[in-house]
Amino acid sequence: MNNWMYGNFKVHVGPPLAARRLCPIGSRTASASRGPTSEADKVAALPNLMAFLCSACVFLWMICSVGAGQCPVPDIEVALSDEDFVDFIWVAPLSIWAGKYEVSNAQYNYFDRAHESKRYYDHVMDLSDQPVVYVSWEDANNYCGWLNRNLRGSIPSGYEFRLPTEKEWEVFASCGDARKYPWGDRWPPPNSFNYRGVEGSSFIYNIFHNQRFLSGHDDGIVVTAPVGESGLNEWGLFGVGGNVWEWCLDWNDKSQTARVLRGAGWNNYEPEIIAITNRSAAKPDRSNAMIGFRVVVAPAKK
Ligand SMILES: [Ca+2]
Repeated sequence: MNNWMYGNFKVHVGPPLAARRLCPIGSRTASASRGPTSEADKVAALPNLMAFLCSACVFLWMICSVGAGQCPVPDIEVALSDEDFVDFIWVAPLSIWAGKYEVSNAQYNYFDRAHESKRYYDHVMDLSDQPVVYVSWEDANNYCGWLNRNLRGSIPSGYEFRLPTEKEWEVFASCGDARKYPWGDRWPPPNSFNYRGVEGSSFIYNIFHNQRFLSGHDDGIVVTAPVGESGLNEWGLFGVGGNVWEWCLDWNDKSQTARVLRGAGWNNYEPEIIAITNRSAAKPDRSNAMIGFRVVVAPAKK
């Protein structure tokens, strides 16, 4: 039993894919340690026992699907190793899976062991569970290509890893409605969302160049937050508001000189920038301390 049909979706059953909601075994946040000492050759399948148990869970889900005819498509979890996993949430209106978290340093280091997310003044940004930064659009796109070369067998047949389009990003960030901000319409943001709040205003030196911050907001984190601790929305996605700006697949305009960025970052405090419809862009080779990305699993281009 390796592949079977669920509605229009061919679902792979067996290592390293697991149905996360039905099978908690192997479910992890992105807080695991940094990657191993080499790249592609270190990507491993789940241990056989875990695979067997997860397959059993999916088998039960199959029975449920046949009986009820309306079980939801499960989220998926792709193993980078027996310790590090990449989680994707099913987004029904888009018929894609969206990365539950921004890509972490630990995950990115499987692709590029030498990459460092550096520091911002004295503040570390290179911990394993912080989002990767100092990655260009080209780096992010190459990471998706690396996933496709090494782990395409871990996702449903006919699907691929790629960056989200900005339209997709807006749908899963807004939970499909017309809210003004990723958490809803009220202001200021909940403290669980990582923006430039009062936490950075009392340091010995002022980390913020223009000495402005989001009054009334204190997320307790000066730079990037762990990807599993920033801004959970109702669809189960972390960090779609704040933490790091996220590269999207699209060109910004017809001149094709810049790629779209969405979501704002830890250094933003302006309501008009944090608004969910706000767009930004940067040249594809640009990188800085505020830009990262997330990955989606979507139907492959023909
Ligand atoms: Ca973000």
